[in-house]
Amino acid sequence: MSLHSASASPSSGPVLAEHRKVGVVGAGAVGTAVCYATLINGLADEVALFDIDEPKVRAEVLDLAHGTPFTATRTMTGGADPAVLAGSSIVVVTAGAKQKPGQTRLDLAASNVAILRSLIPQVLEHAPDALLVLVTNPVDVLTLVTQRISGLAPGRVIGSGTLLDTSRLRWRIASESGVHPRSVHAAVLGEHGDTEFPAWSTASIGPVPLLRWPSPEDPAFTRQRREEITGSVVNAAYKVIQGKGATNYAIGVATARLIEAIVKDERAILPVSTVQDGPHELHDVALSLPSVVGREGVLRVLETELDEDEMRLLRVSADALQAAAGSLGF
Ligand code: 6V0
Repeated sequence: MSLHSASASPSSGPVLAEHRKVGVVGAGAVGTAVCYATLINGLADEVALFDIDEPKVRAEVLDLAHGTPFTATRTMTGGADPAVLAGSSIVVVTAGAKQKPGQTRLDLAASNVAILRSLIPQVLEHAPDALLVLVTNPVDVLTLVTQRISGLAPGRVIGSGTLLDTSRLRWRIASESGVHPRSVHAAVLGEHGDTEFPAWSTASIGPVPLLRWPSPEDPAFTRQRREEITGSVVNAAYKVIQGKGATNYAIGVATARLIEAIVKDERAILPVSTVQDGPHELHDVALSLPSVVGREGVLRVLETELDEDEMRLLRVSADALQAAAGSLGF
């Protein structure tokens, strides 16, 4: 059978016959940006958006669907019934309260845990095989909570974690060194929040260790510079929220990148949050470490070499997150 006739036949091989559907929960600033990036990048055959606010979700679905003549993805669906998520292989959760100016991400925990308690069983009722991607904040605490509520294997519940913070860091280093952000290899680890930290000791620009850029004799990223960059990355969301009330475009494309790694079974190494069990002696806490991501979710978490200071900061992050989860009964 030729490839052409195989692709046209409903009984053709499993890869060609597969209908890839990505579900998104929450039609707010973030959920709609995730849909938009997923449609533009053609990462699914269908994107389905669910929100309890019916007029809003109906309007957002229409607006997104009107753009599909120009996107690689053909079908945009959605509504106020969680059944719209049926058959999704990935469900991205962006529903819930967001930070107001001055609020930390951890301040949102109790109300968003309450939402997840009713939402996650509904999602799994309609999409029992889905891999869950958490974006709602505080994302690490909610990744742990979702894994516990769902009982899914830890690798199937992935928080976007420090993927966004890492892109902010790479952008900042790239603009200071005059290279494309793609050539900056660096990661923010730990909590997506106030205790996060860049792993400077393993960062590089192309093949050059960042601490020796542009030359060992005249390094640009001095301790003082690194501290300033760290501060700007940690406080980036506060700054954006102050001006426009939300952050959405960067998290939209960052989440689409995570979706891409999953649907293409890329085995890409991304800093994402999962419930840890082993690396750096961490247990029962969800936070971000470099992780191998493919179709089954997080396949492996890498225990990278961190210096003494970074190890201390990782512990601080883990302790803060464990205290936050503990105060919520998890
Ligand atoms: P938003 O614009 O207020 O949208 C939230 C949406 O959730 C609204 O449309 C609500 O109607 C909907 N919603 C509430 N409860 C439910 C429910 N039970 N079922 C379905 N839908 C529901 O918020 P925005 O989109 O700006 O932010 C969403 C979340 O993402 C917040 O918790 C943010 O803090 C978080 N972000 C996380 C980031 C990350 O890097 N992890 C980055 C940016 C924002």
